[in-house]
Amino acid sequence: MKVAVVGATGMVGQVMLSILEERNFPISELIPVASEKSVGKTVTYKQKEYTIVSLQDAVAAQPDLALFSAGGNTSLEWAPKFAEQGTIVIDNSSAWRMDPDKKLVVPEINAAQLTPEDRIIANPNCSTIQMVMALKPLHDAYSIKRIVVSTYQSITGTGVKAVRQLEAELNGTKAEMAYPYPIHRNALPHCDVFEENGYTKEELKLVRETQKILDDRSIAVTATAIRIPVVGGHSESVNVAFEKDFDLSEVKRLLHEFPGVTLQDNPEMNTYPMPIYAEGKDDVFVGRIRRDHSQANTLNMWIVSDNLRKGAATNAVQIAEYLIEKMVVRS
Ligand code: 11C
Repeated sequence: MKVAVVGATGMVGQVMLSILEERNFPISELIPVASEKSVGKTVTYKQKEYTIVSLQDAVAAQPDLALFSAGGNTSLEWAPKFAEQGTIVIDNSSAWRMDPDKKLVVPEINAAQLTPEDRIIANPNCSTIQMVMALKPLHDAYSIKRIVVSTYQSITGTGVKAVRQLEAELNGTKAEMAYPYPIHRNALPHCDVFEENGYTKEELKLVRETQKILDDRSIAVTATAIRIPVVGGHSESVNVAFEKDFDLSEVKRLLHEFPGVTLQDNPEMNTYPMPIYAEGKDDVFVGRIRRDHSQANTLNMWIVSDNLRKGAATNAVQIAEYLIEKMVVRS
C-alpha cells in the first residue's frame, strides 16, 4: 500500500512510524507529510531516510491510505481532498469524530461497522479510547447507567511543546510555555480549552465519544480532566453504575478476556496499573477494581494506557489492519 503519514514529525506521527514498522504494515511506498517548515527534511523508517513532502504533493501522489495526526484544522481542510480521490483517511484529530456520517472506531469494539464506503474514519480521543476499552465488556454484561471519570493525563497529549516546558522546568532553563502555569510539581484541572458551560473540550469528548462508540446515548457521563507532570500515559479513576448487579470475580474475568485489556489487580502485592510501566505498550491496563459501597451496582476502577499508542497511533494502525484483513482496502 501507498501510505501517507500526515504530521510525521509530531509526537503521534513519530510513534505512528514506529508502530507501522513494528507491526510490519504492508507499505510499498511511504509518504511522510508535515507542515511547510518541515518539507525537505527527512524522517527515518526501517532504517531508511524519507523526504517529507507537502500536503499538496501527498494528495497528488494518490496514496491508498492517509494516517492523519496534524490537528483538527488540517484534517478539516485536507482529509476531504484525499478522500475525494479514493484515499482512505484515518484521522486522529477531533475534526470528524462527532460527524454523524463518520464512524468513530475502536477496533475491538466497533470495527465491524466499517464498510468500503467509509473514506474518512475518525480515531477517538486518547482518554476516551482507554476508558471504553475497559467499559465495553462490562457494558455488554451489566448495561452502564452512569460514568464518573477523573483523568490524570500525560503531558505528551499536549505535544512536544509541553514536554519541552517540563524539561525546562526540571533543568531550570527557559522554554515556550505550553500551559498557563508550571507543570512540574503541579496538577492543572485544564486539558484543552474551556467551553461556555464550564467544562473543557477534553471533558466533553469523554462524554460524547463514549456514547457514540458504545452506541448508547442514554449513558450518563461526567468528566474532570487533569494534566499532571507524567509522560508515559494517561490514568483514569472511573466510577461506573450499572443497571444490573455484578460479581467482582466475573468483572475481572470479563476484563481479562477482553482483547487489548490487561488486568493488573492484586493489592496484596501492590499490583496496579501505572503510567511509567504502561509506556511503550499497546494494552490498556486495569486495576483497583472494587465495589462502590455507597451506591447499588456501582464499581470503581483505575485505567492506564500509553496515550500515544493505544490512545492514538496503535488504534489508527489497527483500524487500517482491519480494513486490509476484511478486504475493505487492498494491501
Ligand atoms: C490530551 N487527549 O491529552 C488530548 C490529546 O482530541 O485528539 C489528543 C487531543 C484529541 O490533551
